[in-house]
Amino acid sequence: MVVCNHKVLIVIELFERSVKPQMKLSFRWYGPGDPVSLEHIRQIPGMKGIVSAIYDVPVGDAWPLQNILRIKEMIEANGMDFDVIESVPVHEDIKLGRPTAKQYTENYKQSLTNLSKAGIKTVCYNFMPVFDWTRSTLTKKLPDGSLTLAYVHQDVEKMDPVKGELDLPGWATDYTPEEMKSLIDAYGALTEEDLWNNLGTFLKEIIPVAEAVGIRMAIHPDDPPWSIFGLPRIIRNKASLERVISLIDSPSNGLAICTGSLGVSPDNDMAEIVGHFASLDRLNFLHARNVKYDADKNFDEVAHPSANGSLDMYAVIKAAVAAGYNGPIRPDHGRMIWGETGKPGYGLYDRALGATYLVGLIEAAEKELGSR
Ligand SMILES: [Mn+2]
Repeated sequence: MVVCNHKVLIVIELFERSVKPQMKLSFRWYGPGDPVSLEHIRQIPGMKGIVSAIYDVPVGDAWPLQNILRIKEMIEANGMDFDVIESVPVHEDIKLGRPTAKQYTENYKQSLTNLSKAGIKTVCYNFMPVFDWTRSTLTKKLPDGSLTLAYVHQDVEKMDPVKGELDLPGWATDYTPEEMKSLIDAYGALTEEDLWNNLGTFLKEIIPVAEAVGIRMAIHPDDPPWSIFGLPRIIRNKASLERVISLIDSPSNGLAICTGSLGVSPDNDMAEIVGHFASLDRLNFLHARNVKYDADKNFDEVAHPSANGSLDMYAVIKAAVAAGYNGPIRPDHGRMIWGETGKPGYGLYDRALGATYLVGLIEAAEKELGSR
């Protein structure tokens, strides 16, 4: 018997959606100045979305709607969606809990409102003091001749950022040595609990706005997930992710789980962590990348497949599929291969290989679990 009316169709549609959760394959693009073009990104099989940001507005200012729409138009003209931002940076004064935090937080809310008007659904951010991801070299030569980002803990310990001995791309701001010193000094007076309090204050302000405009926030873990240069770092394992989501009970208060960031710590079981938070509906963004680590806090970024590194990437993807995760996923950093030059970690070729590998893992997991 075939019954066809609106209610039945809606039920069928919901049923199909519930048994066919599809992650959305996405790719980070650094805007019109990126040497990797949208024309090339769209040729990667399965590519659906672009993850980007507004790079010509000072950190802390509200993002104007017209700047967001300009990027959106370029992306949509290339047949892809623009619904994920990485990142709207959080001004250091917010992390430090300075009096000016109030105004910067208001600006942040304005950015979220403007982003929602442009159709943005996910906003990634991090709460790392001063330094974003940190490595000791950007061009380590792997045995196959490819170049990669690597971290040697002792080398980083010996560096003095105030003396300009550390300069990595990907950071939101360039500081003068004086500014760097005063920032690091300011954090010197801040405990981990202070930083947690400041994160809580920030989230209490912005999550209700994000919720009202239909945006899911996604905090990125600290990379590497331990303290460097004596600065507090708090987003580094399952317990800290648990604590973030407990600060405010809302799907808008969620996580960007990055296997390459948390995964350099042998204590972090990435498949278990991904499955756990996806099943709680707090996994809002998934960064998939492999790393090869040793027991002394040293690691290389490697090609995406499990065989190349320390992480079981299939177990991670299978855990996400099993939990019904259908949010954005992107290959994270890639190596430099085939003579490509460009933004460290963000060339086209190795990230494209990573993307197609992820497409294969997703297909395999969905078939194994019966959802495709
Ligand atoms: Mn990441």
